[in-house]
Amino acid sequence: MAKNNSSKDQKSKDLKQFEKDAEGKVMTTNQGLKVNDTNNSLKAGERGSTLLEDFLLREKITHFDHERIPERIVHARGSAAHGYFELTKNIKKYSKAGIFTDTDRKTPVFVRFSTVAGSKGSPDLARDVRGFAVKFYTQEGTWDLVGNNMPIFFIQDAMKFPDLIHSVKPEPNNEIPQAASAHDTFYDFVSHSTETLHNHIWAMSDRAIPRSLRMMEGFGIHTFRLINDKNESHFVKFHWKPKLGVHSVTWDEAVKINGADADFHRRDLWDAIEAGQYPEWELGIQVVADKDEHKFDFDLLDPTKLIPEEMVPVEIIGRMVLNRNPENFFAETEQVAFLPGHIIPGIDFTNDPLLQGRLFSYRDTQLSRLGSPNFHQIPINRPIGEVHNNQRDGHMQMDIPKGQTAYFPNTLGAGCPHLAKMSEGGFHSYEERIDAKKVRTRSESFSDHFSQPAFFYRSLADWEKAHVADAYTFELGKCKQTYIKERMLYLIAEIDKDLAKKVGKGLGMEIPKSIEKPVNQAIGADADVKKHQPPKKKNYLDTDPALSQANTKFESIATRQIAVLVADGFSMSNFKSMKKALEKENAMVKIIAPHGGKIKCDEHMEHDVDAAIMTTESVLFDAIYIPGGKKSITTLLEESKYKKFINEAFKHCKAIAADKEGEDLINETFVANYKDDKAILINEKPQSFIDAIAKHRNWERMDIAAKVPA
Ligand code: HDE
Repeated sequence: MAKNNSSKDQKSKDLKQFEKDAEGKVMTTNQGLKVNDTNNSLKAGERGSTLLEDFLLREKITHFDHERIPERIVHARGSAAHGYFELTKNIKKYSKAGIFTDTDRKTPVFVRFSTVAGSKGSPDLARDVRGFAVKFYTQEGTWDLVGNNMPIFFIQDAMKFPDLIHSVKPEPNNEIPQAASAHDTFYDFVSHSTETLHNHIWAMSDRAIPRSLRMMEGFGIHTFRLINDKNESHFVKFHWKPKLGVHSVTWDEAVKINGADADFHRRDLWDAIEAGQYPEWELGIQVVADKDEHKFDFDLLDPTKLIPEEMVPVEIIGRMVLNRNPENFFAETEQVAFLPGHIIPGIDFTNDPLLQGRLFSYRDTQLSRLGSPNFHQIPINRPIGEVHNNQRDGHMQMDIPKGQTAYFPNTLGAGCPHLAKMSEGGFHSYEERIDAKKVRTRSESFSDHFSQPAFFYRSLADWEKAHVADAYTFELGKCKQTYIKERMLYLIAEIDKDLAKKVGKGLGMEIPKSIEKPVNQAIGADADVKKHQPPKKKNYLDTDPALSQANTKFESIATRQIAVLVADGFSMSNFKSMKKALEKENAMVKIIAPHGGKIKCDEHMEHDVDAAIMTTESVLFDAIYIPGGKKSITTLLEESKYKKFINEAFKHCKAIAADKEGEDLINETFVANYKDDKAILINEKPQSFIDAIAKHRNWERMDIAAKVPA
């Protein structure tokens, strides 16, 4: 359980423990020299100049001057945790990998979640794809599954990646906007590259603004191969399914959370682990036999396509639990190096042209970020097994290789390190037959860019569709160039006419009848819509329930943040039974009072305040509870921020519970006329409140909520 008490009041540590902790921890230089002054530089006289001789000053400042390494070019903003993976179902028939055959193993993992576009210090709730990178420290070597929280990617060929990223990053002349796709260069690119439209519509959906990193799915995206001990190959897609279900905030909340707590996701992950509420996912696989490679309406090698779960069900084979926060952000979260090329026997690549490009890019980027080909020796990147090879030297070599030989074959070193036969676990690439011309082109089988975005949109619930329309309207509303907006509107209409109508209305624009082809030809873009829109859209299936968050899990309220609005004199008996019921379900109950420090209930007991109302916002909570107590309610009525707090929670479709006397406060808010709403619970049993919180939001309230003046 909670090990790191850094947030606890340090004063409460007793002095003896303090002295014990300090034993043997005298400050030294990097050479082990004991330091007796780290506050003053060496000077020629008390008021004199600093001496060049001051090696203590130089060591300290030089190290400081070099504290930063280049941030990741993409996925710079990230948060990570340690944990383990265990197999629940042996899949020997598909893969010979130890972690897929041995149900007794607990494989350590390190998982880093990230946003894509923003810099290292950008806010967590940007509308963006989330990285979901898992490092499995297996006995047979390290396997990195470097995926995202959406099952497809924007582009089909690695060659386009620098263009995609340059377009979404802040514009190069003025470095605006930070961590936002809502600007001209991005839509210039998207509207001229129709292959982006599928990932783009996911990015316009609620998936791009998760409630928590613990409430996101993860996907390997590419089709990989599983190889069994008979050397047979099956195609596979990897899925992570969160135990808490897939949930999101609304865009209005996201914008406000970014101001109220830019570290919202990072803090949420950290706090949940410290509280012993360990985030958990199931690992699932979609397997396609080699002989079925061509039975789909799309190409398995095309990373802009998903395999509908209705067609190929996801088989759950294991679970991952994150149970330990990093000790040091830089050493672990910043220095961890994920490489899609880190695989183990039993898993192999396919010819997905995006994956193939990634196999080059990640090693290359680590060389410039971490500065040395020895980056695998950094503790977080070390495999758990021993490493023996003839690679030597280089910047920051951490090991002291022994012996006379550093080549193969040798006899002077007894032939070591010797090679591993396949039967001993030696890696052997899958022998895929290749007989082809060398070409620089895109396969015709990748050319349908519209059927799957339409399929995704069709599969969403009405409230999710409304959010998508709002997101397009917001993003395009931020673009300055009318012709770019027109192009986008035209393309959205090719996905779904109704959606385009809604967006057009928000933008105050008509859907164009055509888009100027000459522009495309002049710049050599690949956006000939007719070429990428099949004459009849492919309706593989009407809808797939797995694509909608309306069909996720709604069982648990574990780790949900409940704001209790109170002042001195609140009713202890009501509060006590509600708190007990909520905490039994592992929800986090937080007291929000008019001031910090402590407040008194009507039984004259003192209670710690978690946040003074002025220091917090309703968007940081999942639900609100207002206990009774006349004196408490009278005080709350005097402070307008409480009304704003409640109105906002209502606007964001959250559950609100109040005791009989608490109703007086409700009556002074927008909620007064909507007390029959199913997630507004006045004087009801704690269980009804728990059930309403578990539903995440009451989306049926959405239309009324839009009118709340908050
Ligand atoms: Fe990445 N990507 N990427 N990417 N990516 C990086 O590697 C790149 C792609 C993903 O938490 C970089 O270490 C290319 C798809 C994640 O450390 C870089 C292409 C997917 C992370 C890079 C892609 C991803 C990265 C930057 C197109 C989902 C963060 C820093 C061929 C399956 C990992 C770094 C972490 C990071 C290149 C496309 C996910 C520059 C060239 C598709 C989660 O190497």
